[in-house]
Amino acid sequence: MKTVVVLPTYNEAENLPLMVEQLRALPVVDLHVLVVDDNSPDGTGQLADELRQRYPDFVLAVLHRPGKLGLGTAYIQGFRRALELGADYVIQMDTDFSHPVEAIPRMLEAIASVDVVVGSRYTQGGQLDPSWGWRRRLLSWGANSFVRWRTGLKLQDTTGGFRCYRRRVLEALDFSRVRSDGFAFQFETAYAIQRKGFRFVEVPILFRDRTKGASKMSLRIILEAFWRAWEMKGRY
Ligand SMILES: Nc1nc2c(ncn2[C@@H]2O[C@H](COP(=O)(O)OP(=O)(O)OP(=O)(O)O)[C@@H](O)[C@H]2O)c(=O)[nH]1
Ligand SMILES: [Mg+2]
Repeated sequence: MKTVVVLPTYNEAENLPLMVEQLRALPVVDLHVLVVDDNSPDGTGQLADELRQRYPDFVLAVLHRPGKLGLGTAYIQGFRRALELGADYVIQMDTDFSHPVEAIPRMLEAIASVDVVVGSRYTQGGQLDPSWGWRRRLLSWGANSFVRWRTGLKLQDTTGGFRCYRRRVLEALDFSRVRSDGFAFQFETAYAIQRKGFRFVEVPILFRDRTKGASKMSLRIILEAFWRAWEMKGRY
């Protein structure tokens, strides 16, 4: 079974080489990486090309986009490419080590009996970075609860971006309907998947703050998430 890990990158030059090393070291057969870079000013795109030359059988492809076009479309293009490359399973994760690489074998075990596995901060056993203060915890919990209330999503962690999909799930989704750009993309796709009747399971993860590089989180992305949670149901 072929697994492709889609890594969206924007200014992740400090993180990408180590991510690729850690992924390569996993005890998973036929695991590959696909980088989707938005012409990062810090040269992440060129670095990805160098890694591809170094490990041609492991870094399967690097998608170069002309500029910062957003996380949503980066994933959509990455998913399409992963399917073209023949992936049986597609994993999405951040390139900043917030999502623990070592959880991947557990996720691939779990996918045997479901369609989507979610690396979850809010299921039993899941954890947020211990350094988070109560305000940040409250904001994250509040956003997640709002999404669940407004959309009826059954997932505990609706906004997290660490998932493993079976090929048929991505083939079944109509990505032309997806409008979210920032982390709203995570619950919009979850909602579309739930509506199609696919089965989810959540596996607990410890979410850690990035230690290198800068966050791309912005007020615009947070406001988009609340707006999408509000309007999405009517649109689908
Ligand atoms: N290709 C591409 N990647 C992006 C874009 N925005 C963010 N990313 C990547 O998506 C992942 C998540 O972005 P982060 O900046 O960590 O944002 P976040 O995880 O939502 O926020 P933090 O919790 O503050 O880290 C990282 O791998 C980023 O490099 C974008 O517009 N295009
Ligand atoms: Mg992050």
